[in-house]
Amino acid sequence: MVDFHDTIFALATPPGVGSIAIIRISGPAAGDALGTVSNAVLPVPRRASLRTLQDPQNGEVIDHALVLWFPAPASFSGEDIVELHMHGGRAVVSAMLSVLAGISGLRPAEPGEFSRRAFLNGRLDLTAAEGLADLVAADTTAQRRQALQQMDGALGKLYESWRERLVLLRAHLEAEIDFPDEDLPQDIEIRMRKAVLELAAVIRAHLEDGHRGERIRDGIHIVLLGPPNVGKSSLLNRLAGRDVAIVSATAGTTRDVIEVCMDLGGYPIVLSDTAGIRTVADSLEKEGVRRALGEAATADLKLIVMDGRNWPTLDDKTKALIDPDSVLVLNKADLLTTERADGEMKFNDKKIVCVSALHGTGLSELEQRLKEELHRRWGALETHHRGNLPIITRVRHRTALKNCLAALERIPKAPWPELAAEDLRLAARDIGQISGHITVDEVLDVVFRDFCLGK
Ligand SMILES: Nc1nc2c(ncn2[C@@H]2O[C@H](COP(=O)(O)OP(=O)(O)OP(=O)(O)O)[C@@H](O)[C@H]2O)c(=O)[nH]1
Ligand SMILES: [Mg+2]
Repeated sequence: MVDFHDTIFALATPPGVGSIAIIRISGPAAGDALGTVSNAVLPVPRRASLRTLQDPQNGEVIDHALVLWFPAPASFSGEDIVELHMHGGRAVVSAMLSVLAGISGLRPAEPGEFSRRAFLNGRLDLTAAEGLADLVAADTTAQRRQALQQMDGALGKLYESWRERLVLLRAHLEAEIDFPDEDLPQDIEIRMRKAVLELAAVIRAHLEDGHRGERIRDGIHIVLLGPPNVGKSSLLNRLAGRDVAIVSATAGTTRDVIEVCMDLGGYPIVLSDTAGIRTVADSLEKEGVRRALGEAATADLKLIVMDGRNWPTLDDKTKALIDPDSVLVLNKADLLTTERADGEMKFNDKKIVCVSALHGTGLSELEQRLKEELHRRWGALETHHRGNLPIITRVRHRTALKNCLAALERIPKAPWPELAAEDLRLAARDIGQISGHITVDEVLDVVFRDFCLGK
């Protein structure tokens, strides 16, 4: 347990008016603070009790509230915690917060400080703390499920198991280096190399996940692209269900990239509208086209919008955008003449979804098509496991895993066992950084446990 001297407090519910507002107090003075404001003995742990809360300076009653007392260490932060469930008026909350600020030893919490204390007290590892933050921020079903899985420790346990394997391998190798005269198994190094190759393969496969977890957390980026005036902005407004982008009959209306966040079948989507792509002299529109091409380069999925009025003519710039990451949409289908519409429409064997952004037709087919594409790439929302493994949700994890993998890949080529041992240490440290495990020297523990050296 880390001994924090100060006691922190904060409003745990959103600011503003609500039926209930919860103020949380954590630290050694939490129990005394409750005694001071309620002028009563501490309630039974973890049981809601009604108390009259008052200003200790003048005895003025602030509220009648339910209070909860969680003595350390069985609390969220691992410290003594008090929760005040008050009536959620602004004046009630602000009066209570100023009373608490006036109690010696108490101070307002910094953002994330409760979770930070929970981490430092070993109540959760870093991945679980991140999962908790993601759960609070989750907007969609996919985000909620992924965050909950991470908060429950799935990712942390997986990484910890890898780290333990590395610590064990290093311990065995160092035993061989440090105690060559002992009666140790002969093939330690060979077995170590084999185990390293196996773990490297597992980590490599884990990294090749199509960035699914990160996309679910940060949003899947879908970009509307195509020539000017085909109805990209009209389609954005339809899909977003509100009037976000300017629509006009003049080609070259959109210049800036316009983004909307939406939930499509439970997937978090960032949908961008872009300038129509064509060769122009106008410097503003040129910049718009440059930005559109930039969006195209980084998109997870491209919605290539084509014009029903001109169909089947398609300009080269639009053709060049079509790749396996694109979904083809023919807008202004209301202007298709019967001889141009031929049942199931295709371009280079790619199916085309026909819509009319103006009349609102074909949109549910387009949404369906997009959902299928999302499902195919980022998997079912019900299962957030690939095989049985949880997935990477942050660049931070990815960077650490790549560093770990680089260290492991050096080991088979290491000329001396000492260098291999050092790389094992680095690899374990990289993984330890993900869950926040501070590498105490566990190596000797393992050595003595496994080999009983020198008795
Ligand atoms: N008939 C018909 N007209 C449409 C349809 N969708 C859009 N339009 C019209 O086409 C024109 C261009 O629409 P926008 O949505 O501004 O087109 P855009 O692709 O965003 O154009 P830029 O921003 O200039 O690249 C407007 O006059 C729209 O009303 C449609 O489905 N059918
Ligand atoms: Mg536009």
